[in-house]
This record gives sequence, structure tokens and C-alpha cells, in this order.
Amino acid sequence: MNKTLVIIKPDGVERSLVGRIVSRFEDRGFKIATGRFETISNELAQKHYGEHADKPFFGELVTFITRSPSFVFVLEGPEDTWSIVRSMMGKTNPLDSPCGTIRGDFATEIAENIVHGSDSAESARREIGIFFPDFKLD
Ligand code: FUP
Repeated sequence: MNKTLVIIKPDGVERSLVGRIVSRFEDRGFKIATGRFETISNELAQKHYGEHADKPFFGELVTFITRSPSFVFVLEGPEDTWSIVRSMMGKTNPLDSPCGTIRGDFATEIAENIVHGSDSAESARREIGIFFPDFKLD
């Protein structure tokens, strides 16, 4: 699997960080295969974050991700691109993320951690299917 789903979340778009974040991925050698700005609907948010439906932060998470446009895109690179993207993002909690990672450089709060990236090849297939159902995956 050489593609992954990345979302620059509402906080990243509101703070005008899209160009700087996309540049990091392009500098690394990845290509944007498709992408768009989109205010994520409640329905898509619930589907995308379905694994967290029973967590105490779920309501806040859905409210956050739907509050204004995100930049949602498919990133293409070498095999296991999802894993390289995850290492560039840092940890879920920005305070645990080293400088040099996206979350370590741009965020301080777990609830507003700037970026989403698929966490496995299976998640990448599932999430690309949710946001770009017509996108041809090989
Ligand atoms: P990640 O894969 O790093 O995006 O993290 P998770 O899938 O575990 O969590 C999804 C999102 O839920 C995170 F990006 C932020 C939010 N979250 C919280 O707000 N509080 C938590 O304790 C854990 C996650």
C-alpha cells in the first residue's frame, strides 16, 4: 500500500498552515494524488472516527472536526507511506511529540493536533474509501 489518507484538520486550516504542512510531505518526496477542502459532515466524522464512538472525548472530537473546512487528501509515495507519514506527524498528544514533527512544531493540545494520518494499510484503504469513494486504489 503506497497511499494514505491525510487530513489537515480545522485548526490547521484556520491557522493557515496548509502550505507549510503540504510542503513537508512534498519535500519528503510524496505526491498529492487527489485532495480537496471540505467541511466534514457529522455523518462522515462519525464514520471516520467510528472506533472512538464510546470514548469520552468522542462528542468533542466530532464537534471539532466538523466546525470549519479541513484539507483532505490522498498522499502517494513508497510502500507503507502511511507509516512514514505517521512518523512525520508525531504522537497523538503534541506534548509528547518531538520538535521536527508536525504536531511537535505546531500544536500543544491533544484535541487540536492539526493533522490526521491513517494508522495502517487497512485504515488507509478504509479512509480513502470514505472520503474519495471514486478514487481508484490500484
Ligand atoms: P491519532 O491516530 O494519533 O490521530 O489518534 P487517535 O486515533 O487515538 O485519536 C483520534 C483523535 O482523537 C486525536 F487526533 C485527538 C482525539 N483525542 C482526544 O481528543 N483525546 C484523547 O484522549 C485521544 C484522542
